[in-house]
Amino acid sequence: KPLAIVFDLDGVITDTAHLHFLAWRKVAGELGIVIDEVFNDSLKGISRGESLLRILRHGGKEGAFTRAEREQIAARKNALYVDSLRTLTPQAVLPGIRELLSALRSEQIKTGLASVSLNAPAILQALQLTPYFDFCADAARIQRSKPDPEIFLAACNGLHVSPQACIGIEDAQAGIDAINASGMRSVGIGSTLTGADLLLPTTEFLTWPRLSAFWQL
Ligand code: B16
Ligand code: MG
Repeated sequence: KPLAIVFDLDGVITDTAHLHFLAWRKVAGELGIVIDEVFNDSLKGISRGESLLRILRHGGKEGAFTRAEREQIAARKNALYVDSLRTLTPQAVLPGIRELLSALRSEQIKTGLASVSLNAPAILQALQLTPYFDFCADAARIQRSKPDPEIFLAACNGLHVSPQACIGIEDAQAGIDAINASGMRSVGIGSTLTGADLLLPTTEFLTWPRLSAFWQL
């Protein structure tokens, strides 16, 4: 069996993408930029600063702000987002995830988190999932965003396992590309991803028996 399973957060453990969207839509609107949920999809797995750059580019306002102004805009978005996280309870854990984490404990398979969100520790706390994770990669210490494998390699490193002995789970294309580049085996959640070693439609299909069968292929 695999030595460890490394999870993405947003879209795999809980659906915070909608809360990110509401905060970005408000901030973008204040700058005269309109974004919709389809555009929001392209921000999944992308860091806060890079997301803002993409929004500005989308609105044709790429060069309109200084670095300091952009930092203020990103901080405003984060304040709105953090405020909306107050609505997050253990009920927001996606279907099947708590059961899977618990099964991995029984199987003595290590668990890691590879989220680029600086709010990830607070989110795990709100979902009451912190005790299920052996190691969470620190997003603040990551230099290169997904699709670079850096954050997945940092998670394997922290778990003291080689990537070849691990499975990574992602819902974003940039994330699948990052897992594949790390040498781990990739599991994708969703129907639009390409290149995943195993593709499952929703987290409900993410069970230990399914992952175990996949590992033995
Ligand atoms: P924060 P993941 C990502 O989480 C989100 O998908 C992405 O939309 C967000 O911009 C990023 O975290 C940074 O989040 O602003 O909270 O630091 O998919 O890597 O778990
Ligand atoms: Mg994600």
